[in-house]
Amino acid sequence: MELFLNATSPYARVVRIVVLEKGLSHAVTLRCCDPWADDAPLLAVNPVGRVPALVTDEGVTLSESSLIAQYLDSVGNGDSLLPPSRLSETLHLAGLGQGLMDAAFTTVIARKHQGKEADDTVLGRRRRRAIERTLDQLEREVNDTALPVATALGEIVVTVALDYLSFRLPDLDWSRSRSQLREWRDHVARRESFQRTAFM
Ligand SMILES: N[C@@H](CCC(=O)N[C@@H](CS)C(=O)NCC(=O)O)C(=O)O
Repeated sequence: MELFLNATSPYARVVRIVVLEKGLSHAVTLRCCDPWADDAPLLAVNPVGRVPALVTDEGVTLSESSLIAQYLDSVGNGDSLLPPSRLSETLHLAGLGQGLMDAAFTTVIARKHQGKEADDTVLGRRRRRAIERTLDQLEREVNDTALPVATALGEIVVTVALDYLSFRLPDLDWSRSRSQLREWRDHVARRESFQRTAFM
């Protein structure tokens, strides 16, 4: 399989963590590219022009990080990242993480193209409120439960979204008043798959 990615994409990092967690490193060749530069090999497999994109051994291209994760979960080894016994909780957390990631990523792209004034537009303020509300809900949710024993897709997506906030939007200082979420994040991120894919 071939995985088209770039090093700073949070969506691609989710998939890289899944590759490691499912013991698939040997089966996946990483193809680094710049999705913003109309990279020809990427466009040849994914006309949408976004990463991550996974080309399977049968030559089928999969896009969208959550769908790629679902596929790799089914072909890889070890415990399922979508455990049937807690599927709704896992998808709930993955959805919150994906929404947080989308709001953060769109903020970064808007700043890049329109300057920091983008934060003060109607859409910019809306994104910021979505980020703050989602972080507050996550803080409440992790406060009400024990630290996770296993790492499923929900934990992966939320932790990558939090790391992306620290990496690209440090001015938001998400952990300042959210100590439970910080502890939860540190607990999940101790795994080797997170260490090996850290943003830098
Ligand atoms: N919903 C998609 C989002 C993927 C995405 O937005 N990727 C960015 C990089 S972080 C990209 O390739 N952007 C290029 C573009 O939008 O043209 C997923 O979950 O995979």
